[in-house]
Amino acid sequence: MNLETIIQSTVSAELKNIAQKVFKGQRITQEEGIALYEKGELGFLGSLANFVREKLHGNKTYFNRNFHIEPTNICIYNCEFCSYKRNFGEEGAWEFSVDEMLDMVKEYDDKAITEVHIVGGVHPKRDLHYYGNILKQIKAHRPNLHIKAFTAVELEFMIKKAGYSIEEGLIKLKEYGLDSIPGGGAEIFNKEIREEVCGAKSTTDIWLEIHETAHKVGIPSNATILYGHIEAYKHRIDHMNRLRELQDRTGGFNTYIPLKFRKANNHLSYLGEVSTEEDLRNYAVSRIFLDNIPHLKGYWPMIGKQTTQIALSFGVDDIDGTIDDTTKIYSMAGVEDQTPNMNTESLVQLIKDVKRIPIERDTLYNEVKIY
Ligand code: V47
Ligand code: SF4
Repeated sequence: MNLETIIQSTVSAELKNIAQKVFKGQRITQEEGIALYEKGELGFLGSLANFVREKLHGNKTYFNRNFHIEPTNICIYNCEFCSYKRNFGEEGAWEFSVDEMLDMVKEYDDKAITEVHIVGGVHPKRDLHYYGNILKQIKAHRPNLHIKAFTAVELEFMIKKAGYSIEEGLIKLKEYGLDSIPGGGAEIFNKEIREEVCGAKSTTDIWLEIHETAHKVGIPSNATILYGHIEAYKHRIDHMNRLRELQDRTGGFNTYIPLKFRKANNHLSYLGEVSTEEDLRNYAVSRIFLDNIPHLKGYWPMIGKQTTQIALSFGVDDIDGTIDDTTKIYSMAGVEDQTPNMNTESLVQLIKDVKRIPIERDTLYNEVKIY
């Protein structure tokens, strides 16, 4: 769609002005971001977000070959939205040993995967050296496997438990083999809303400090938002604004990943879930607002394969990876696909079916193969 058609598709002078700015490559303000959420008709938002997406990536759509290790679901916190956490001895709790986790890695010895994503609960007895030992052993076994591990919430605890400052701890983990940090634990940065949904865990300032320090010491990372619970649009914009400001300083974020609140088996079940229309609106505004984070990920195990396909026209250019049924976070929170697993052929087909170009990437978006 060309500029004129998109601008004509809205009657609002305010939205026309925002569209002009986006077409000129100018940054939009927080007020304009809120106006897009509140007043933008879905087709208008999609066209604008798709313009940005295609300007950055054309028709390219990225995925990788990865699997997850979730070391434990024992956690000192009790986030209201979490369906996954257990206490010691409770039914459904798990704690894998270092040997068990290494065996999980070895199961992929003859497979062309490029990334292991390690994330779990905040276990009270495990510190930086415990996890560092796992990283070291994985690297010794498979040096080229990229290790993307630990949310800022896990990092804060394991680093403090080992008696290090954040910077010292991150440097130490890098020496052990940490390559990058996933985006989890960000949830929602607004203080009041964060207090209500996950009051006990790492504060917004700590989350941001850990990611900023990681970037400073050469560890890239991702960022998430948990949306669709009790937050308002202004809180989503505030969240993205803080990320945009940090990214201006460091350039260390690769990908932004909106995570839709899923309602099963947690304390916020009564809220229900937002619609698919809302998911698409959120992807589109995220793509338009976050002008300095290169990629926008539609995490297929969470939104499902069909919404993922549609999201590719609402700003999304990355759909995560094969996953191989190795994560429990979303199945325990009630997503339709209880065994998330797609082989490379199915991921490629999913992308080709909506006329985009599948690109297998590594974690840092180097192209591995064009299909
Ligand atoms: O921080 C927990 C979320 C996150 C629920 O960096 C929930 O590439 C929805 O961060 N409904 C962890 N979400 C997962 C994560 C992630 C996922 C995929 C890719 C990457 C990446 C990172 O899962 C937590 C929390 O925000 N979460 N419970 C729930 N009921
Ligand atoms: Fe623990 Fe993470 Fe669940 Fe919060 S979301 S209770 S930090 S496992």
